Amino acid sequence: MKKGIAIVIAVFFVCYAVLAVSCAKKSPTEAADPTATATATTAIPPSTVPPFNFETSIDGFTTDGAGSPAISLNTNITYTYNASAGSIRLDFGITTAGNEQLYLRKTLAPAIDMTNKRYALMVYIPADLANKGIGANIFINTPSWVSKWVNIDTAGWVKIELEPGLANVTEIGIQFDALNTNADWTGAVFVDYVTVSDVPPLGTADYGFNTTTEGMLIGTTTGETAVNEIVLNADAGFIKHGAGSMSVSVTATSANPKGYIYWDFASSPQNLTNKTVEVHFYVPAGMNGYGAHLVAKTGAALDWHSGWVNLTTGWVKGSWFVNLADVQQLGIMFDRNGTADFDGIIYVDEYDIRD
Ligand SMILES: [Ca+2]
Ligand SMILES: [Ca+2]
Repeated sequence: MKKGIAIVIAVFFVCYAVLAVSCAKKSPTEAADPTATATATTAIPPSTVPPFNFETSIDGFTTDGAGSPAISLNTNITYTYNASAGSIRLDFGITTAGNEQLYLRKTLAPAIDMTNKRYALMVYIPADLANKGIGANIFINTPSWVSKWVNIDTAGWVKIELEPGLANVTEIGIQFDALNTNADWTGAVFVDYVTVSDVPPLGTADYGFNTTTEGMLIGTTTGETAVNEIVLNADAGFIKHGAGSMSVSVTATSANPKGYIYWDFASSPQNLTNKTVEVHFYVPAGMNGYGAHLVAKTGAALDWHSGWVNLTTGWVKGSWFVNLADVQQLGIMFDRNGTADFDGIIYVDEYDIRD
């Protein structure tokens, strides 16, 4: 036993000597050994460029505004997009008596050129917030503010996107706007998968309206018959891309304020899970203030789902995250929206079904 102990001690001293020599040989300019202390006391710097997936941090996003918003990292995958590791949790409250406009924002340094880019994010809307009549503005700053309004009326994960068409974007964000809420609410929404991607070139849409009206039909439901006629247009002044667009003749009055055009997919229902539709309108001055519902009707009962597009004079590009299966009709409903009567033509071009 004594011999064994002596060997162990001898081995220990040999090892110690080898270690000491190897340490002593380290040149003074060599980096210090990484230590747990050094990494633990250095905060992980936030990402500065998209995508932001919030797997380990909130990536420098901040919140402010009314509604007492609070921001934190969520790791409960029930509320992360695509079962990823994390998402942003945004807690806030809204009241009918209040003035709630709260922001989630991120400073971009360096700035990003979004001239031909699409800024998108995923938001998880709890069911008891989807019926409060509120909305959101997805926005950027250059510092000029550019935004797009979306109704918050669908529960679950919703994709919200903006194509600002500007260079030198120094801030991205989303503003939740509860000015017109119909009830008080307190809870959390979740934000994930903030991306900036290229806008695909024109001419790649599923329906180009270049040689035909692409098989669209005119709705005949009472009160929704403001569309009189659809024909192919060849006047380049009203074509977004290619050889043609669709001329839609509308006569809208307070008694007949809506007009519906659609594709009938009853014989082969479409699965548009995780899909977005987008379309270009040339809006005549007389329809300024009107809206277009981008419509999907699902199931045998033709349940109504839609996304709202504000129609303003000139070319308008509208999009809507459909995210529905068993789509039996896909269409557009023009809506007088409580404004003036109109009798004239609006043009439709480049309708696309995309990711
Ligand atoms: Ca994530
Ligand atoms: Ca076209």
